[in-house]
Amino acid sequence: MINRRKFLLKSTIGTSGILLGVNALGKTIELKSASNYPIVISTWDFGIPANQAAWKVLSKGGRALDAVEAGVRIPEADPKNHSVGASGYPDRDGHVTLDACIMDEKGNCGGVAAMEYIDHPISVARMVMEKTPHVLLVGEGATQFALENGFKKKQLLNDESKKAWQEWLKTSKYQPEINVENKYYTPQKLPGNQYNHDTIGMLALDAAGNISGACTTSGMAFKLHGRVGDSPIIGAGLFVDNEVGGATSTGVGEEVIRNVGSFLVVELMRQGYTPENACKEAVNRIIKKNPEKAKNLQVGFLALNKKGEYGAYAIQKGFSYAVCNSEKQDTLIKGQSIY
Ligand code: SD4
Repeated sequence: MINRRKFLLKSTIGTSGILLGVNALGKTIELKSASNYPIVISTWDFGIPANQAAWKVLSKGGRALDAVEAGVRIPEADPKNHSVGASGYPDRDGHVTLDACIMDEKGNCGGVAAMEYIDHPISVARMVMEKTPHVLLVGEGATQFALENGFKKKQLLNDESKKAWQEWLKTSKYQPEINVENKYYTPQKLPGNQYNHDTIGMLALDAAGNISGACTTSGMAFKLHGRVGDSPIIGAGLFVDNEVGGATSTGVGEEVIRNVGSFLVVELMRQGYTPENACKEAVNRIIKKNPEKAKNLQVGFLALNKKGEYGAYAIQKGFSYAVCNSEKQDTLIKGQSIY
């Protein structure tokens, strides 16, 4: 008979991150997947510093909801980040309008959309969730709510963003570029309208095994005034279900909304799909509806299940995501892609 010591010696981490062991019959079995959390994952390269802020909460046994809020506030406050938060590129008319939403393990959620003059939309989204009977506040109403709740009014359009917008006005051509996101960390490519879309979506599983998520963006650069993307829409840019896991998205929000992308990913995981395969299927649904159009646009999904397994898939190459857990706080992973 195999004794416990021998049993543990034979254990190994499987490719999906699950701890595997070999039972007395020589069969590989899952040992204790619960060891995969706490964990936090988020979209793109700037997910690394964001995850590290979330980790400060998670590593002390804090709640996933507090972790994701603290995490995404980092890119929201970064003056070099022109696609999330205060320094985001403006819309066609020069207004910086921000979108964000947040969702906790109980299914509570809140969001703000097309909100002006307030620099941390994710924290306003959380207040909508916790202090109102509503889920989504938009435009002037969202700003008014924020001001009534202690946020300060600020002019968000900074010099770099203004310069990029004025440059863009010369042609006024609205054309999102695939994967310009990755140029963020090669500042010589900035400014200009090179870097025109990018969102942080973050999912965290805390020590208690509860999941929460947050998503925040300034949306597509030089969009029509009043345009709202997927990021503040529960089910599109973000969805979590504490029985299953969570998902978030980045890329051209209109396509994500049309397919209720994040909800779809979570429902596929409920049916037994791995996080990566669920993201792949969601991406394929978008492609299937309009294959020609899909060749020229980017959408990426990121997912985390309740066991702490994660994965991502995008239409185009170049999507990256950051993973942070007790072993490593600065891992960047290349997402798989169809093209
Ligand atoms: C939007 N999904 O507003 C956001 C933008 C984005 O990578 O994620 N870009 O449509």
